[in-house]
Amino acid sequence: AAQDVLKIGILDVPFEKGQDKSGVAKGPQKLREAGLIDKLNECCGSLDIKDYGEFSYKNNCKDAQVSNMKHYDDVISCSKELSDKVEEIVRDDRICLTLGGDHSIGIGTIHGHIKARNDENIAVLWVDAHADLNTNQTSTSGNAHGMPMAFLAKELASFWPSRPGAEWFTPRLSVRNLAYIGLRSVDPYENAIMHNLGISYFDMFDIQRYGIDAVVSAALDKMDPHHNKAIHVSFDIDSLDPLEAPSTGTPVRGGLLLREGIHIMSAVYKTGRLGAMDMVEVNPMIGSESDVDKTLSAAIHIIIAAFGRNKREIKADMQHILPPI
Ligand code: Z70
Ligand code: MN
Ligand code: MN
Ligand code: MN
Repeated sequence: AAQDVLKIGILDVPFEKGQDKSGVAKGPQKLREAGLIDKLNECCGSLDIKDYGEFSYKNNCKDAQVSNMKHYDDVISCSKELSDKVEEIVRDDRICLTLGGDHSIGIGTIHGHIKARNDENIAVLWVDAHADLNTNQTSTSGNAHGMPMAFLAKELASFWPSRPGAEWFTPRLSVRNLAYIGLRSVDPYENAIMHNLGISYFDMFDIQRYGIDAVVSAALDKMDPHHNKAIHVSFDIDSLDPLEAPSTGTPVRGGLLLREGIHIMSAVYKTGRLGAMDMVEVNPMIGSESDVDKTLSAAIHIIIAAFGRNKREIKADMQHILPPI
């Protein structure tokens, strides 16, 4: 059957102050150099891709601080402008593909997505080795990329001190509309929060036991029981096993196979409700050249699965394929 044109907006967010290693800001440029946009056009049928280019922000709250949250001022300034940008892209009726950058950008992308569609219409699938559910009080690193889910969650709002510079921000995501896949490095307080709030998660044990297909279905059911919300996938490349994606800041062994990452995104594509996707934590300054190539290629495979690789009609002139009669 003929399919509608899929409208996508691509935004580069070269932000790396949510963690300590340099290089993750180079992720977007390297994904493009590795052929991301050509591969989308080749493999995903009729797409209408609007390129929003490289996001930048001004630090308008240089004096703002929160204890034990490094570069709080930059994280807040970036999140504010990023949330406006993502809101604009979603309001343009495009699936917003954000290329990070570290995972602290999830604050801005998810908040922007929620501003465009409202709280009740969004569910978040967080694919990660980590839960990124620390507050500034529970974090042992002070790194903001370990905090975005805690920052966004309504249920955790009262666990934060005042958030100077973030007057524009309201925590609007309920953890009832969140599911994790791929967890295997969860801090003790994060674990306590997950269990106390009854957050849905599917860790590597669940994937091994039930298989990835059952796990994605269960995750989609839990985060959106009526299957009527727009899905925001925040995909941390470190969810994959380091053998598949070595070039990332915090690799954890025993992770997803590439084919499992692809399967997650194919399943989300099939719902027809993908609203936005983040691809984060690809760090092309970590590892050998072949490590970097492998990681970029894995990220591209996962992205093209999200946009219907091999599942959408690709227009081809049959005359060039079939012999003449
Ligand atoms: C740890 C922290 C983290 C990504 C590492 C690690 C968090 N829980 N997230 N790498 N992507 O520092 O809070
Ligand atoms: Mn700073
Ligand atoms: Mn993460
Ligand atoms: Mn991670």
